[in-house]
Amino acid sequence: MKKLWKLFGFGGDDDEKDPGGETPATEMFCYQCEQSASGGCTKIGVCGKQPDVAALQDLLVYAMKGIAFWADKARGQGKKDGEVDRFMIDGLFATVTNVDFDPAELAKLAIKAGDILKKARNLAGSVPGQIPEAANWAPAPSQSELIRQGQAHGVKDPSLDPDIHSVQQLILYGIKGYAAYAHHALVIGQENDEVYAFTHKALAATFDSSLGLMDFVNMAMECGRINLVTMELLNQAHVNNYGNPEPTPVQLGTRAGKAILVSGHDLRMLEELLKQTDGKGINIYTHGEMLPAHGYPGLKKYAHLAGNFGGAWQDQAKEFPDFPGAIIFNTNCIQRPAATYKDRLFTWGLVQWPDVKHIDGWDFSAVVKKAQELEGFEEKPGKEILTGFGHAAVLGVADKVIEAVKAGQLRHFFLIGGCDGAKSGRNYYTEFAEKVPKDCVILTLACGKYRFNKLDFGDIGGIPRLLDVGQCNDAYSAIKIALALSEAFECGVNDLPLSMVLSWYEQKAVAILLTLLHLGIQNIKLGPTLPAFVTPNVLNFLVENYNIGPITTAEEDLKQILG
Ligand code: SF4
Ligand code: SF3
Repeated sequence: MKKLWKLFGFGGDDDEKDPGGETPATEMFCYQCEQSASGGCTKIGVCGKQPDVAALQDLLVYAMKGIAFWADKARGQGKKDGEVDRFMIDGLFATVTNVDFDPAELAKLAIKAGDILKKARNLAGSVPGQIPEAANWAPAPSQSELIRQGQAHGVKDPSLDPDIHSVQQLILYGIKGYAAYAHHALVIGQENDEVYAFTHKALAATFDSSLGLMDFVNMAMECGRINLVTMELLNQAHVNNYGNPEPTPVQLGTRAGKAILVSGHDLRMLEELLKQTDGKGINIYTHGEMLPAHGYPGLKKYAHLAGNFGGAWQDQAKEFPDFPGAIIFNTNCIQRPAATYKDRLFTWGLVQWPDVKHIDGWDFSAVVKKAQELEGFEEKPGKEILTGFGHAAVLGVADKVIEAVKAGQLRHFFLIGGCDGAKSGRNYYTEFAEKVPKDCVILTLACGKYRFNKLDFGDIGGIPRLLDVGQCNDAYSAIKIALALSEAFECGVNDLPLSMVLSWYEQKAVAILLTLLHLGIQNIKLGPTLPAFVTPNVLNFLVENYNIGPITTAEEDLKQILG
């Protein structure tokens, strides 16, 4: 078998990348994100995850598989339980990169997982066949013993074929990714039973030794479909509650007054904070993935939603010391807080950091009080950028777009989207956007946009050349736009003058990638590096079937795409 991995220049020795192979004992092992240190973080996470946190997250995943075994069996008998279903979503979301760094909180979740497992087991009753060890797991009574339990059930599984293990990890990370979106939808009161049923089935399948590689590959594609279902659910929840996003200028400067910065993806939490600060002389600023919130009529109606502050998540430690107000995180991506702002930092929802004040529920008075004690900003207007180009807005001008394409004024669309991150190779995305010829339009989404969203791209006959489609979950909108264009041009999505140049970092990007593969989208360029959990054979499969490839240089890739 040709070692395509090596051809792409990722990693030298394949054995080092072999998750099923023999590796020396380490304090932790995690390779779920793009930042993973040379094939896996072993002493401490590059993200700041400590071995105790890694072990507790591994234990949660192990417990979720045990719960899934019973929940799946119960479903086979027509029985289900809302608490079991929802707990699994939250438990998995807590293990996504840069979400929960607090061992005490993770230990609480593990104890709760024990109760949920019992509940799921009672629901299923006695079942024929062998019961996997995970399905009979019970949590140890102390945090240190829970950590030891987690260490015994780590990511690696030498008993499995490395390619099967690789695809199982791909599915697990895809599930973790959509668990985040399912959680946000649930916060707005929306859920979909299909999402729960697949989660149970896919995690329970890891106990089924009769399944082969292609069974898991097919399940990975199904995971992509379920992520699409979840993103649609979340989109619907957003649109029902806040209206369809509209093209909206967002102020990058500051307004005189007290300030609160909101980082993350949860629009409902932002709405509640806007309500609780209305008329209090406090301005609310968005950070990172909250930027697209400015485009929603139901959120931008609050006059004190003042603007956007800072860049993508990895710049927080550099930028937050300059924010003279309270700061609150409602999803990933939190980093180790510096002492310069830790005392005015809050977390909400599933995000947790040891010794950082956590807001339980919906009372944000502690955040408001902190903001009132702090200096706040002076009036300093700045540049404006545009957001709010969801599918309704873009398809609203579809006639104009189609006309421009047919008239030869608009040559090609580039979707340059995905996560941002700290690696220097990510400059590629800035360079790529800058080098996109003037007769092409860039669609962007997720926090990777901060690599270029403050640059001036101009317009083509009134159509802005940079269209911010939204958060990472708004990949749903981008897909709707692509499908509508393919209908208009009477061709398949792969035949459109559209190319996807994607950046990944955490597991939501894995879920979105699986969605694109499920839809049969080919020729995706992915970077800055390829996932460490994908074995050479699995990569080979993706290359042969989807022509997915790594980014090279902006110039080379543009030349290749535009011919
Ligand atoms: Fe390393 Fe990423 Fe895992 Fe953090 S989440 S420990 S950076 S692989
Ligand atoms: Fe970004 Fe964390 Fe992935 Fe929602 S905020 S895209 S990295």
